[in-house]
Amino acid sequence: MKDFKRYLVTAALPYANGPVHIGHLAGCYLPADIYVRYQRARKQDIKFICGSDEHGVPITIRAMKEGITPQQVVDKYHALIKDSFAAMGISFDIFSRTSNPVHHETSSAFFKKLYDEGLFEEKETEQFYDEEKHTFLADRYITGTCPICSNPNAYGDQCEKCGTSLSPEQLINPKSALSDAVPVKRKTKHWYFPLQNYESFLKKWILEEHTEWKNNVFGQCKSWLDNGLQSRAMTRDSNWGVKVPLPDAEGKVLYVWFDAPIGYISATKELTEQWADYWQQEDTKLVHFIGKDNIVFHCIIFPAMLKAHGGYVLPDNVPANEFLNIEGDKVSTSRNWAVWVNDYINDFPDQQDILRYVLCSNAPETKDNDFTWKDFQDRNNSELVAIFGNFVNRTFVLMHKLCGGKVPPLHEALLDDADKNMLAEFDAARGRVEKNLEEYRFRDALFEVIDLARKGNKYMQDKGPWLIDKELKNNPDSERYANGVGQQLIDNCLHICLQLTANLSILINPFLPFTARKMCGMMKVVEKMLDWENAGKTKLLSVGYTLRAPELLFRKIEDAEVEAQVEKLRAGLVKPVATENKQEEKKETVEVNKREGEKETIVFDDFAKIELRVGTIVQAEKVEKADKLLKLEVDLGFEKRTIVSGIALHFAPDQIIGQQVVVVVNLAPRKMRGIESNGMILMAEENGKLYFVQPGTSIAPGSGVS
Ligand code: B3M
Ligand code: ZN
Repeated sequence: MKDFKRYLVTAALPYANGPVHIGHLAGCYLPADIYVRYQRARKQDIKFICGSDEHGVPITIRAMKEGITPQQVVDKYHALIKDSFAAMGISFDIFSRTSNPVHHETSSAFFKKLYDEGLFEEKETEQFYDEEKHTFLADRYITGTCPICSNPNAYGDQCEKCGTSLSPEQLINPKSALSDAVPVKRKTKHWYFPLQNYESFLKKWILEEHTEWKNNVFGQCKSWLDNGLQSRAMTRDSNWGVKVPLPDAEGKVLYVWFDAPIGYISATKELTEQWADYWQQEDTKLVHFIGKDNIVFHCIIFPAMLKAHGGYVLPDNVPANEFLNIEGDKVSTSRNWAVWVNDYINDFPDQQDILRYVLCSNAPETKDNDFTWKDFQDRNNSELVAIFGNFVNRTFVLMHKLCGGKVPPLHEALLDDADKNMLAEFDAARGRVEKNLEEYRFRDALFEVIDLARKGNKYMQDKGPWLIDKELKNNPDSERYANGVGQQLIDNCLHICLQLTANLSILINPFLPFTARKMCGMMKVVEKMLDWENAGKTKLLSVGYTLRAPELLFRKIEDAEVEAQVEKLRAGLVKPVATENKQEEKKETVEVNKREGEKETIVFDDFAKIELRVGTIVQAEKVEKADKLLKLEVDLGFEKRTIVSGIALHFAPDQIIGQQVVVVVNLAPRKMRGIESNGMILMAEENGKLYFVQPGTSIAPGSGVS
C-alpha cells in the first residue's frame, strides 16, 4: 500500500436548486463525514471539501419555475443547504460555491490550458433550438419519449426511468422543456473533449490498478470502458455558467460537468494557501465520495481532464453509494417524495445522531436500500436506546450507587477470564472498526461499535454487581464475599464498564459526534480523549475520579411520531399533473371491469426488482406433518437452493425430479415448518389444477427469465 502523507476528501457538490434530502446524506455526505472524522481523530493531515454546484440546467429550470433569477435561486438554496449540513454535523473544512470568482478563474484557466494545447476538437453541429424562447436546447431543456423504455418524460441527457444516458437526438417526439414547442435544428459550434484518447490510460489506471474499488463503481467503469468512449461537448449555449474564455464564444459557457469537479480545486484554493500540496503532491490520498449517478463523471471524465491538464493527483478511491428509497418508493423531488433534512431538523430537534445512526446502519453501500420510518423507530429503540444507551446508563447509575460516584479501583488479583476477555475486546474491536473504516465499509464499522456495547451489556449482566451488593446487605457475614472481596468484585466490574464506556465514546465519535461529546461531559474528560490513539486502551479514566450523574444519551421514538412522519410524506406527495388525470381515468374503468384477482398497475421498476431464473428440481420430499408442503432442492446453476412449496397435493415427489421450473430467486427467506425456504416456484392454475411454468425446451439452470 502506498504511504500517503495527507488526505483530500471531497463530497459531491449538491446542485443549489433545492434543499437536500436524507438520500443525499446517506449517499455521500454522511460516509464522507464519518471517514474524515475518523482520520482527524487519527491526527491525519486532511481537508474536507464541498460546496454548492451553482451552474447548469437544473438551476435555470428552477429559476423559471419559481419566476426568479438563477442568482436568486442559488443564493437561496446555497444558504439552506449549508445550514442543513452544519446542523447535521457534516464537518466540511469549507462549503464553497461555484459562483465564486476563484472558481470562475480556476475553471476557465483549466479550460484555456487544454484549449491552448490543442486538446479539444472544435465542431459545428446541428442542435435543437427553441424558436419561441430563442435558445438552444441541451440536456434537460429538452424532453421526449425514451427510445429504450418509452417513458414519455425522458430528458435530453438521461431517461430517469430506465437510467439510460441519452443525447437529445435520440428522443422520440422531442419538445422544448421551456415552451413545449417542437424544436427546430440550428447550427452551433462547441468544443469537444476526445475521451477516446484517454481510453488506454483509463483502462490501465482503473481496470488494472484499482481493482480494489467497490464492485458497483468498478463495474460501471468497466462497462463504460468496454463500450468505448467518445468525444463529449464541454461547452453549452447559455448565459448562466462560466463563460468560455475564447474570443469567438459569445453566449457560450462551460458544460456544468466540466466546471463542477474543478470546483473541488477552487474550494481548496479558497480554503488554504497550501492548496497545491493537496492537489499536486503524489503522496496525497484523494477520495471522492459521491452517489452512483455521478460515477462516470468522477471516475472517467474528471480523471481524463486532470490527466490532460497534467500535474494533478488522481483519486485513490471513489466509494460511491447506491440510492436510498423512501418507504418502498424511489425518491422523487418533483413528486416531493423525500425526507428533507431541514424538515427533519425542525421535527426532531437535537436528534441528529439518531438519523446519522439509521442512515449509516442502513446505508445503500452495495445496493439500493429502503428507509422507512418504522425502521428508523426500531433501530433507535432497539439498538441505540436498548443496547448502547442502556449500557452507558446502567454503568453510570451503578457506579453512583455502588461505588460512591467515583471510578473504582481495579483489583488485579481478582480478575477472572470474563474480565480479561472483556478488557481484551477493547483493542480487538478497535482493530475491526478501523479496518472497516479504512476500507469504506461504514455499516460494518458501526455494527462493530454497537456489538462492543452489546458485549458490555452481557458482561455486566453475567457479573451482576447489584446481586453481590444485595447479598452483602442481606448477609454481611457471607463467606465468599468476606474481607472486602464483595466490594472488590463490584469495583472490578464497574471499573471495566467505565473504561469500556470511554472506549465506546472514542469509537462512536466519527459516527455520532453529538453523542460522543455528551459522553465526554458525563465522564468529565476533555475531547482530546477522543483521539483515536486512545481507542483500545484500558486505563482511560483515572481511579478515584468523580464522574457526573448519568444523562440519557438517547430517547425513545414513539409510534405517534413515526406515524405522523409517514402521514406527512403521503400528504405532501405531489402527483405530476398529466399522469394524475390518467390514473383517475384508469381507476374508474378498473372499478367497472374488475377481473377476478386483478391487481393494481405497477411500473416497470417494480417488475424489474424480481429476479427470475430457470432451475431444475433435483430432490423432492414430503414435509413431515404438513400434507400440502414439499421440500425441494432446486439446481440454479450457480447454486442449489432449498425451496418449500405448497404443491404436495398435486405432485408426488418422485414424479417431479428433473422438471424445470421458474424460480423467484430474490424473495426474502421464509421459514415454513422450521425449514427455511429460499425462493418461490412459479405455477399456473386452471380449474384448481396446478402446472409448472416452464421454458418450452430444456435449458441451462440459472438462465434468466424476463
Ligand atoms: N451537482 C450532481 C448531483 O448533485 C452534481 C454533482 C457535482 S460533483 C462535482 O448529483
Ligand atoms: Zn428509458
